[in-house]
Amino acid sequence: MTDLAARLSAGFAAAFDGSPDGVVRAPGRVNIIGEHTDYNDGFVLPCAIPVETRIAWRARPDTTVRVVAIEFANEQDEFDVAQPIEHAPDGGWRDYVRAMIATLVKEGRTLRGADLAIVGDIPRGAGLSSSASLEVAVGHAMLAVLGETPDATKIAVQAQTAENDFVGMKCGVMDQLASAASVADAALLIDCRSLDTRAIPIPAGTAIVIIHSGVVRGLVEGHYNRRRAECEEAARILGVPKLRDATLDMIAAAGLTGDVLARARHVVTEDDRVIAAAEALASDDLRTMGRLMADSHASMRDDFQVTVPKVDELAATAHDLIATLCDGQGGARMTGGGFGGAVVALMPESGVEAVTAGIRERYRTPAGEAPEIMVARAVAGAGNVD
Ligand code: GAF
Repeated sequence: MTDLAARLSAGFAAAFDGSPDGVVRAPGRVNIIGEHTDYNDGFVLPCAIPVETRIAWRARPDTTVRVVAIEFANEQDEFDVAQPIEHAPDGGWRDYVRAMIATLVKEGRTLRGADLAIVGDIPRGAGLSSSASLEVAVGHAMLAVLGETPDATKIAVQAQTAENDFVGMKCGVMDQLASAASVADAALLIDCRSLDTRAIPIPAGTAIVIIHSGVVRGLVEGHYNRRRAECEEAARILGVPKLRDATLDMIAAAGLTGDVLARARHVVTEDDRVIAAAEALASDDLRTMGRLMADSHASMRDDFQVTVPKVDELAATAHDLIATLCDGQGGARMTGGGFGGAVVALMPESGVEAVTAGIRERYRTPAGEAPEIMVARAVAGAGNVD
């Protein structure tokens, strides 16, 4: 993080002169299990990871917001929070900043102007929630300018609204809530209907390993929004508000077929797996976790159809290595929305060296390289940086 801090203060000074009034951070997340269940009002089990977006902020005496994105070659943006906030002509990172600020204004907040410098080290296109962390960090920064610390659940829902309504990605609330509300050394069991959260401590000696397939997710909004529409169609046919309320018996009785059947089956079984996984993690049962992770991956591959062959290969490689080198204590699955990105694996810390060496030896990214691997610790959600 010292690297981030140094780049942030240099980038702030270069763009705006002087130093900021404060710095906020919002982490990325890895989802341990519970994929595409959040917008079906179901359950998810993510944790925040030690890569993040940081924003240095300084209040201004007017209503102008000036932003510099250090990661994007110091590109800048400028707009007025007292005027209607439109999309940026060239979109990209600017729209996530504008989306969050526009949402706060739309919800009745009177904001002040600010100079914002943004830096981050979350790999993009890896399914580790770089966009959600940017939205949550922007919300924290703009409220810090007013002297406020946001409520974690509220800022997460506002960030989700920003992404749904302004960016057009019909995501659920998991990523934003994981970034805003996570607890150090724990996974966060989220009930995406009530938004209740429960911290499930990650047992000492358990490692979270994140392996990037090297398949960078492109513009996946179309696929994602289609999956969401198929889930809504399944719920409508079943006569339930959301697939959270469906059961396998209901699905069988309704005679669903084709893609709608497969999507519904994934969501209903995945919800059950999340609850079972939270219990397994709480009781330090890595063997059961491994089985649930393998089943989750198979369901995403066969029923929800959001994996790609390289990600399947990587998940299988990691799973096999854990089976042989860790005596089946742990497992692996694709994490995040899909169509590329990363695999998450749980295993005993004692097995990390051998398993990661095996992965580096056996798996090659589409560019022919060994994959990027992060051994992550679960960190706390967004807040001020001292
Ligand atoms: C993406 C979305 F943003 C989340 O809301 C969630 O649906 C996830 O895909 C799939 O579980 O990260």
